[in-house]
Amino acid sequence: MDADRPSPRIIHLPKVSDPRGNLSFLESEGHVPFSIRRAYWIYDVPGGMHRDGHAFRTQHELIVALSGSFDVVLNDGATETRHHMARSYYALYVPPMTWRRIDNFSTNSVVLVLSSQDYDPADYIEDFDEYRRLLALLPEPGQPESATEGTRHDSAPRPAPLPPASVDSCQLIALDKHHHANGNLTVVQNGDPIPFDIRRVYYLYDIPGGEARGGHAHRQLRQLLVAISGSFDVVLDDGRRQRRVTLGRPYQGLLIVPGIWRVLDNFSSGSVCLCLASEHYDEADYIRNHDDFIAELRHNAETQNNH
Ligand code: T46
Repeated sequence: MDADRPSPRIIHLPKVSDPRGNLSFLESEGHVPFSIRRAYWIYDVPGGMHRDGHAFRTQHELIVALSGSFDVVLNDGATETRHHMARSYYALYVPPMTWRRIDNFSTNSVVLVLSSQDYDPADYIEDFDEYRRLLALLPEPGQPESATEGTRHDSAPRPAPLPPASVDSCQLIALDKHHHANGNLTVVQNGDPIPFDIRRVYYLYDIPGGEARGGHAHRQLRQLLVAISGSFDVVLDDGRRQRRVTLGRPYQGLLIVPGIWRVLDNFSSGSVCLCLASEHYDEADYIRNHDDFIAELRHNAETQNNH
């Protein structure tokens, strides 16, 4: 175990307010003080239920209330600290060797957990006495590191060519649903079932009725969209054909490949769109004008035909 053990802390996240709804995002090794290996979300938690306490030997976690509210109760072996999580623009960082349980779930609450490791039952410590015994062998935790809030990664433009793509290459993926009496859980790991590493997570929330989002294409970005709460439609457009996909289940994901124009609309009230993305935010990766998108597709097709 590391001699400089980090302490738990609240991390404030960017909240990009917009008449089309709010957006917050977290970047691996940025707001998230580790590399994201796995994301999971807990939902459909019946009133009065809680998620049992445990600690992890080595894995780091970041916990966000994507919808509703709940409490994360941390125990350092001597003292309990209760964190009420009720807004999706802050996160709780939980370092390894911290005992934690989750309780006091509101109706329609959704917990998002980002983890530094793949699922590994051997990393769990499920017995509190054993946790205290192991904790006593460790050095004291260090001072909290300063939070890396609000950093935007607008890097210098480096337009990549727009890859040819088809709306049919955007797959609707049935994600695992681990059914349990104290709530359901869906998990996505890097490479399983998504064909990329999660380098950024963002979510759209507080979306006023009748609004649409998106309206652009990406050159390189791959992403998985999930309706964490409520429902919405995604209109995919490859320049030749359009396809409308409805998302309305937290255990269903839409994989969007680069080179596809997308618009999100028909948001139900209370809907939250979660996106797991393959890259950090980069404005140079966006094509935000549909005429430019079509012109670039045509140009690429002509160039290819001439070779
Ligand atoms: C997508 C659809 C579904 C950041 O600073 N960091 C980020 O990670 C993101 C996603 C956005 N932003 C800033 C950029 C803009 O100033 O937040 C503002 C709103 O972003 P945008 O207009 O791109 O929001 P949407 O909802 O139209 O698009 C977003 C994603 O950008 C996009 O990749 O596919 O959701």
